[in-house]
Amino acid sequence: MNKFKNIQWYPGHMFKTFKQLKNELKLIDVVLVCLDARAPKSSKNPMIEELLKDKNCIYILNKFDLSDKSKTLEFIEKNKNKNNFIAINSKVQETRNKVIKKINNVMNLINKKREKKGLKPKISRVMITGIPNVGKSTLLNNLVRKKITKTGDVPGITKSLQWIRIDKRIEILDTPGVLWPKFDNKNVALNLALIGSIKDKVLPIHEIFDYGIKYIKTNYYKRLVDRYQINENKTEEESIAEKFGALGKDNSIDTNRVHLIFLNDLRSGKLGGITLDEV
Ligand SMILES: Nc1nc2c(ncn2[C@@H]2O[C@H](COP(=O)(O)OP(=O)(O)OP(=O)(O)O)[C@@H](O)[C@H]2O)c(=O)[nH]1
Ligand SMILES: [Mg+2]
Repeated sequence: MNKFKNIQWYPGHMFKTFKQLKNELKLIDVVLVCLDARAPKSSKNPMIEELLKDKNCIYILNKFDLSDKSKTLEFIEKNKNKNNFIAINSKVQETRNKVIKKINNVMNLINKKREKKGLKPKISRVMITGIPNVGKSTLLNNLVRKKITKTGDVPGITKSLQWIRIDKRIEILDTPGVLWPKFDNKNVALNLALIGSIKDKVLPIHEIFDYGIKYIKTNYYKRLVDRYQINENKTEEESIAEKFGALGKDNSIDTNRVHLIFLNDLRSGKLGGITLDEV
């Protein structure tokens, strides 16, 4: 019934990374779990969560600027550990201090315990983790104030683990994105495809398009009217093709181009801030 059950995009390098994360964790004081604010539930990796259950975690709702901000804030507010969450845009300067402050709050508690045992404060060892394309390396570059590590709007940019010192007291480990081996819920897989965390070729693009258009139509209808002038007399594909001239030789609709235009608009925020999960 659910054909997404068998969708697997768990290449060997993700398996390898997962094992490396597990090894490195012993040294880590604080984990920055990078989520995509547009899909705060779908972008949480259940395998990583299991691994982190005894760790101090700060949940980063990254790409806040691309999300439906009121939904993101509602999501945080409803969470019982709301102080462990922070909504940010990793591309702006002021984010750096906000994140460092959160890290220092956690470290102060750790160092207080150490002080009671007569131990000196320690350098904070922080790991950034999360699924592909959520902005881990962008956040790291922001914290280091340099373009240390490569970023890009496709999943799988970072290939290996990398330690970097961001100030006198904090060292950070950037890691490649990891997914989990099997998606039991088709909406989760489609949400991850919509935010670009699963490579486009893993799922049929027309299914990603159909799901995305339906979701935006249901939840943000006016945005489709504003951008593509959709109306009841045409399909959405026709409206998009007309607006962007996405037509083949015989004037037929170039559906592949239409799908890519829509996905690109959605991912880049041209349809406004969106949230794909129920919060
Ligand atoms: N608008 C916006 N874009 C962001 C933000 N953070 C990252 N990006 C963009 O998202 C894309 C992915 O960023 P990366 O930092 O490469 O993501 P990553 O999590 O390191 O990805 P992998 O290494 O592939 O796992 C890039 O095009 C970034 O410019 C953000 O807060 N807001
Ligand atoms: Mg990266």
